[in-house]
Order: sequence, then C-alpha cells, then structure tokens
Amino acid sequence: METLTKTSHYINLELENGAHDYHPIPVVLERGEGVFLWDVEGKKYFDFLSAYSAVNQGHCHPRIVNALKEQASKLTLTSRAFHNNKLGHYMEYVTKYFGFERLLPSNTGAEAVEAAIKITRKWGYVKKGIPENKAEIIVCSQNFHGRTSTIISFSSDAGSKTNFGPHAQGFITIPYNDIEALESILETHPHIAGFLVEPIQGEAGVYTPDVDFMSKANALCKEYNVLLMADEIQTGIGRTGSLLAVCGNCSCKGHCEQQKETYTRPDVLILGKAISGGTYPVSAVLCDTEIMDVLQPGQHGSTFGGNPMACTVAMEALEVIRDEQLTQNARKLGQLFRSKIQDYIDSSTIVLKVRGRGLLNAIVINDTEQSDTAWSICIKLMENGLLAKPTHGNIIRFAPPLVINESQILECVSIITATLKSFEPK
Ligand code: IF1
Repeated sequence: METLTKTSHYINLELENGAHDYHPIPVVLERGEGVFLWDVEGKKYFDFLSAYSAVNQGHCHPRIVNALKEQASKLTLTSRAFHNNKLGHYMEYVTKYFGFERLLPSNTGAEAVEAAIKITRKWGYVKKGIPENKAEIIVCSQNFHGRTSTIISFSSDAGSKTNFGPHAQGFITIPYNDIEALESILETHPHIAGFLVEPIQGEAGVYTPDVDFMSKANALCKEYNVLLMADEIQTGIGRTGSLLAVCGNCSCKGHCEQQKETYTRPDVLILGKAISGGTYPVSAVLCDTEIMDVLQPGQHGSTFGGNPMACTVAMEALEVIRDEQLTQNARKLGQLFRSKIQDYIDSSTIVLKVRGRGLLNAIVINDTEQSDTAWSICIKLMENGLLAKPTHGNIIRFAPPLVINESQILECVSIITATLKSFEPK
C-alpha cells in the first residue's frame, strides 16, 4: 500500500464505521515506547499529550506491561460476586499510598466521579441529616468531570450538554478559584453535601488557581460540614509535580505521607487515568470509613470494578511512579519547560502566556477561541515530530509522559519554539 494512503485508509475506516464524536489530529499511531509514538508511516513523534495524562509512566512501560501479561494468563475477571486474591491487597496498597482508609474500585474516570457523587449525597442524607432529595453539590464553571448524563448536567460547556437533557438537578455552579463565592453559597444553602473541584482545571485550559485556593476551600468545607471532593483524575499521580495537585506546593518530595502545612487532604479523592499507567481502565474513589460506610451491600458496584487485572496493573503503575521518582522529575522539568517557553514568549507576538504546574502546562495563543491558529500550530508540530492538541480554541496543552529527561524536554522546547516562530508575523 502506498505510504500516503495508509494514514487515510485507517482514518476513513473510522469515518465510515464509527461515531464522529472526536476531531483527532490526522495521525494514525501504531506503537508507543516511553515518550515516543510511531505512526503507521513509521514516523516517530514526541508524545506531548500522554493520552490526557493517562500515560504518566511512559508508553508500554515494561514493568506494567509484564504485570498485565502475567495476570492476564492467570485470572482476568471474577466480578465482585466472589472475592479474588488481588483486590484486598490492592485496596490496602492504594489506601496506604494516598493516606485514606477506604477505596471503592471502578473503571473509568466518569464512573468514579458518579460514584463520588452518590457517596457524597448519601453521606449528606445519612450523616449530615439533609432532607431526602434536597442534597446539593457545588461545582465550578469551566469544569470537566466526564461525559455521563449526570456529569454533563453541571457542565458549563454548551457543546457538552445541549440536547442531552433533561439534566440532573442538585448542582450549584460558582466561578473557579472564587473563595468568596464558595463561602456565600455555603452561608446561604443549608443542604450542601459536597464541593466537587479539579485542583487545576485541565480541559478549561490548565487553569491553576491561587496557591491557597484548595486549602481555603478545605477550611470552609470543614466549617460548614461539607465534603471536599478532589477530582485528581487528570492532575493526580505525579503529573503536577506533587503526588496530588491538591497538595499545592508542599515540600513533601512528591509523596504525602506526612501532613504539611500547605497539604490539603480532601474528604473524597477521585483517581483515574495514570493510576494504571494507561494500560488498562482503572479508577478509584478514596475516603475514610465514616464516609465510605454509607455504602451498604447492593447499593453500588460494577462488573469490572476491582478486577484482578486492574488491581495488579495499578499497583505496579503506582510503584513505578515512586521507584522512578516521576513526581520529582515532573516538578523539575516542568519548571525548566515553563522557563524556556517564557523566554520565547518575551519576544513573541502570537503567544500570550504559558501556565501550569509540573508537566501539565499550556500556552495561550494570541487569537480568538474561534480561530484555528492553535489547530494549525498543532498540525505543524505534528509535521515537526511532536504531538499535542488544543484544548479550547486558542490554548495548546503540553503534557509529556513524566519519564521525559532533560535533553528530551530541551529538544521539544526547540521543536515547539521553531514551530511557533513560523507563525509569528513577518
Ligand atoms: C474526552 C477532556 C481532559 C478528566 C477529569 C474526569 C474525567 C476526565 C479531570 C473523565 C477525562 C479526558 C476525557 C477525554 C479527553 C480528556 C480531557 F478534554 F475531555 F477534558 F483530559 F482534559 N475528570 N478527561 O480530565 O474520565 O471517563 O474519560 O476516564 O472525553 O474527550 P474518563
């Protein structure tokens, strides 16, 4: 087959046979290793999206793949109708790893967010005494927590929710990073059960809030007996240079075993994506016993939740984060990346700013959200051997696997700045 038609052949198969729910960058990938991806033409790329921060440990990490292969040849799925020899060990390992007492296993991020909403509402009724069906959860504008019918009900993105109604009730929206708005709602609404928030808003364009936003939100939640629900599906597992972004800038060397003055411990922690290193769908809700025990047998569950494959892969993936000090690497190389990009921005017309924490960063292009400049830049980046994708219109997210090294990050800065240069006004 002619090389040029290979890519179009695979793309056309999707167009002719699939739902058109995405507009991907026109590249067809067939192999990944570490920070690299190869397409069906044999072209090699730096991956600067990491499957939206699911591949923090690098593509096809040998330890995680071997764990997956070994378990796959023994036992893949029992359902929770029976026990298996991996789930209890996994629950103990992950709860200790993040410093919580209980874990509810699930598969996708949205599924974990839905479970967290159920647990929080039920805690509101059973423990806080909110009248039946009156529980409310505060969310932030520009949130992204998944695509299920409940979750899009509280999205502020029209494209995600229009014509998918009727929408779920019981959600109150405040501006992101607005402590006064949070306090005002808590003062005037007695039936609040929880505050669901991303410590950094990824999809919105990598919005990093004030450094004390989460700790202040936590203090208000404690004052008003409301559960702080941290969605760390994209920001967790070392991505932002802390094990959890909700830790803020604590100096805990990337692992929150000990409480630090800036460490904010949420009541409900929601994880997904990189908890499995991108090799298998794994997500989880963590909280302490007095919250998790509102769930009684038969009140929640899923066919694949807590399966032996998920447990085995996730334990290995989390061990890799620790053994290879990937959190610390993200913090160090993220600072280098932002500093080098800022040097470029200082003399750029088309790039307004760079923002982020650890290796979750984004640049804002000096154009409207409706323009296709960011898209065109990403197409040019692809031609130059680096894969990234715009979030909203004029914002490009840069999130390589956390295994990237200093020389690779500097090479990628060169690719990015050379590409941006070609878009500067002559
Ligand atoms: C898509 C976005 C990122 C998430 C947070 C829950 C979920 C996600 C903070 C749900 C998932 C993914 C979904 C994917 C693209 C990607 C994404 F652009 F959609 F918003 F990363 F920013 N909470 N994010 O980021 O987890 O059910 O997908 O496992 O839907 O296009 P999921």
